[in-house]
Parts: sequence; structure tokens; C-alpha cells
Amino acid sequence: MSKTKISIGIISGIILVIMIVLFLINNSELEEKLVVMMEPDVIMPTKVSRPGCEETNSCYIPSLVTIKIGDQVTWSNEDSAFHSVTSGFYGEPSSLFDSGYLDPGQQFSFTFKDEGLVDYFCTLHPWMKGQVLVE
Ligand SMILES: [Cu+2]
Repeated sequence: MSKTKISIGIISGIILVIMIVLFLINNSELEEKLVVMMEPDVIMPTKVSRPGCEETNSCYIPSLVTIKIGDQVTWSNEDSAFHSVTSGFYGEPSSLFDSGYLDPGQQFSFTFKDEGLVDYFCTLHPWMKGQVLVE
């Protein structure tokens, strides 16, 4: 076998190994993204950045979720505008949780460790209100 053929063989082998490694890295990133997206318990539907949804309790759907202590609730922003999920009332937030501004398509999860009725709202849209009842 000539030196040229051996060199081509070695180079081909190296390229193949690099391609396999890149393929594996890409795949693991994809799996992480799939795991991070949860089935939401509550969604923020489209057009709730304008008043009106409060008349039908549909700013967060459902506007009341009932769970058990230790359960996690996941919210999903399915609107094209920013929204937040912030405990308390507009102008009077409590320190329990605050999602910050959620981009369209972004999710926020919180695990409730205490019993009671928790009110939450959107810091950008005062009419957006929801509740979590922890039993
Ligand atoms: Cu909002």
C-alpha cells in the first residue's frame, strides 16, 4: 500500500470520528430541549395583552387550578406578547414566585409547598389574574 493511500485512510478515519462526535453532541442538545418543554397546566392564550379576557376569566386558562401540596404547576405563554406569572396582586406582589417577562413560547414552573389559595397576576397587564388552590 502506498503512503498516499495510507494517509487518505487515516484522514478519512479522523473525519468519520469527528462527524460521529458532532452527531452525538447535536442529538444530546436536542433531547435536552425536548425534556425542558413541559405539558402546560395553564396557558396564556393569544390577545390577552388587551383588556377583555378578564370578563370571561380567560387571561390564564384555566384561571383556577386545584393541586395538592408538593405539586408543580407549569404555565406556558402561547401569546405573541410578553407576560409574567407573579404571585400576589397588581401593585402588591408577594415574594412567593415571579417568572419575570416570559417570551412567546416560554414556560415557567413553580412547586407549591404550602396549603392555601394563591393569587397571581401579570406585571404588564393589570387585568390578567389567576389563582392556584393548594389542598
Ligand atoms: Cu400579560
